[in-house]
Amino acid sequence: MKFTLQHTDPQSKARAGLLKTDHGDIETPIFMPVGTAGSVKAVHQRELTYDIKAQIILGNTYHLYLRPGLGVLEKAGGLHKFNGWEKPILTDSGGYQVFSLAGTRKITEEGVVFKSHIDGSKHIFSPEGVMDIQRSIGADIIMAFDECTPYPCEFEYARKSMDMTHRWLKRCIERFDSTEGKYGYSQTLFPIVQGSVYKDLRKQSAEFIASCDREGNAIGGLSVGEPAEMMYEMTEMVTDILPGDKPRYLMGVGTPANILECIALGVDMFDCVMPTRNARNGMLFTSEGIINIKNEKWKEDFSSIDPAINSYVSSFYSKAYLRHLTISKEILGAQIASIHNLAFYLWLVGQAREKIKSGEFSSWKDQMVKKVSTRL
Ligand code: PRF
Repeated sequence: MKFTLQHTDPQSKARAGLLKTDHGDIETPIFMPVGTAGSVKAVHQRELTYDIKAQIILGNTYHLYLRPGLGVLEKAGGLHKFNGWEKPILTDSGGYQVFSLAGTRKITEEGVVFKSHIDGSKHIFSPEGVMDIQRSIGADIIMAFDECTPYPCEFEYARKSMDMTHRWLKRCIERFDSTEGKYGYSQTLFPIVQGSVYKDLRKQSAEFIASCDREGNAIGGLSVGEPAEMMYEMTEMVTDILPGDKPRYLMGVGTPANILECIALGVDMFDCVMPTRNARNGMLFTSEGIINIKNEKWKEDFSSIDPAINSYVSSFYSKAYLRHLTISKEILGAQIASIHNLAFYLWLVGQAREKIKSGEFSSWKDQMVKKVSTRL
């Protein structure tokens, strides 16, 4: 993997870059659609490629390990071959899903023992095991095994948890560096900064992660319920410390406004379930603001969903028709809304990239944050 910085914004910390992987190039800043169980919910790979123009998607170690399981994935030749997505994939380590989804779980120095949310069966995730699983899945970018602390979180718990995440990281690196990809292309490991909302912990964690000198770095433990201003403050502390010549990935963030603000703080990569999950509930993100498509207001509005977004569905279907589909719980409604919202997120980061390159990012960002936060 190779990252090249192409432009830096003089008025903020925003950057435009190019990330090269064996499955193709990623133009940053980028948004990565979430494909938890090997599919971006309600969206075909063809739509992801040609309509949404996604450049990289996410998968989850936790879900893929439980179902379909490593036997199937290895026989298929890895996740790319299994699901037909030929571009880059990033897998999260399970260090977050185990905490948010699994039933009873027990954290020890060795790892996490948990019960499957599917059938209650017992499993253990260790740093080494999670590296091996992500080798079998075959993602281009794999994540270290970490503990994402909840919010709020006592200082002492956050400190101990961060120290353990750092020890787990050393074990991840040792295992990753002593194994090879199984499918003939290279994989890279991103470590994750933790430290809750404590400045001194965040600083310590960012310095430790930077010292590991991997090809890219991630920021975890944010967007877990803390106020947005706190998230921005922590993000800025960390981006000021992480090396500038490597990509920075802010995990699980966020709203369109969150993404724009964090691009301004020097973040390059984002993922979030918001565009797809909210789409299924009738919440649409548009270039003019946020729409609840179920509202009476759209009943006879036959205008396009959002002609500014260059996906097929955004201009082909009307708000009134999508409202009808959503209220009738038609599957097509979820499909249209998911494709549109993802196309909007990709459009937003693409615009940010263009504005960074033309030197207009800062003023554009302030205007855009207001626009995309407006409820229509
Ligand atoms: N760790 C991991 N995955 C994550 C997070 C984290 O802290 C978050 C936090 N917003 C989202 N996804 N491994």
